[in-house]
Amino acid sequence: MVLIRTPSDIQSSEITPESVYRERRRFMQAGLAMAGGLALGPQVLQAKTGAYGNLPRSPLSTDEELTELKDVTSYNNFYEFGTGKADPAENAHTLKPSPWSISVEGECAKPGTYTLEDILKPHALEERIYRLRCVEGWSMVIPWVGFSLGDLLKRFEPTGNAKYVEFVTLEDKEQMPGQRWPILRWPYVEGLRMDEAMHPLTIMAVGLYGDVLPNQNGAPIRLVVPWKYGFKSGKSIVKIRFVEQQPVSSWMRSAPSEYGFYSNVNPEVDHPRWSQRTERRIGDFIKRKTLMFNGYADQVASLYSGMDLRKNY
Ligand SMILES: Nc1nc2c(c(=O)[nH]1)N[C@H]1C(S)=C(S)[C@@H](COP(=O)(O)O)O[C@H]1N2
Ligand SMILES: [Mo]
Repeated sequence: MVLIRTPSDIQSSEITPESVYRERRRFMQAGLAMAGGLALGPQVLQAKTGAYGNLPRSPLSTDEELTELKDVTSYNNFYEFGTGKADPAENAHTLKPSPWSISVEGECAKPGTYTLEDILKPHALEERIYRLRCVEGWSMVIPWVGFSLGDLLKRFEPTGNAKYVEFVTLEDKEQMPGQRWPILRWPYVEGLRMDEAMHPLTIMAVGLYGDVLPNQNGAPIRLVVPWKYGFKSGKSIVKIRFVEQQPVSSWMRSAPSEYGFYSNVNPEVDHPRWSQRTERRIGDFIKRKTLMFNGYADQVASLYSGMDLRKNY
């Protein structure tokens, strides 16, 4: 169910740090638009928003209006916690995001098991506001906290045989009760071509809205690939594997005619059961046109030059 509300529905009791955060953004944008920026209310600018309250914003961010935090954290796909949109928010409390480690395997000079702290140490976190477009036809705008995946992968020194990289989610029926049912092949696996993984738009996210990632959004660390359908952005990653052959993702395994390896957002290629021409931005009444590569064509189209994107869907 999509909850749609207009601003007048919002009670003053819901004026949370999130709305302060959203207001602050609008304020700063307005301030930038006025040459020199007049007196900006300091109480607004210094609003504390959580563990990652005041990170620099990446210029790769969109300036579109943010989706409400409530929707970002209560309307989720995370089948390890159930297939309903509300299930992850209700059930993901059983996930233990700390301590956490990631094992790095395959075609690289520095395989091993790295703690989350090891992983994060050398990277400067920043805010990246990206559109996320689900293959089901809805989208959101989310202020992620993250860092470049390419910078992380370089540290493991991939060999010349590393043509693809596979990302594997935690497998643990105790923490992820949805794994008791064979809805997908567990653990959840996704993959990218090496150049897609190294692209500056691709990030590992550890937070959103200035705070740590809620469990239902893939705590403590998840992939975000903004020009692809949302399912390519695997959550709660425990393994990164450099491989020579194209990985078979959980979605390709479950429905190969519906979900290909590339899964670039492409309004020209219908899903076998529905059109991909439009999408509903959560919070909007009216559908909007879906853009090629989710609006990131200028940055990523060259990765696919010469490829038939109807065949390589
Ligand atoms: N491990 C895992 N990762 C996953 C999924 C999942 O079911 N399991 N769902 C995917 C889908 S279909 C989408 S649209 C996005 C949703 O991310 P969000 O809930 O943070 O918006 O997560 C993706 N990552
Ligand atoms: Mo999705």
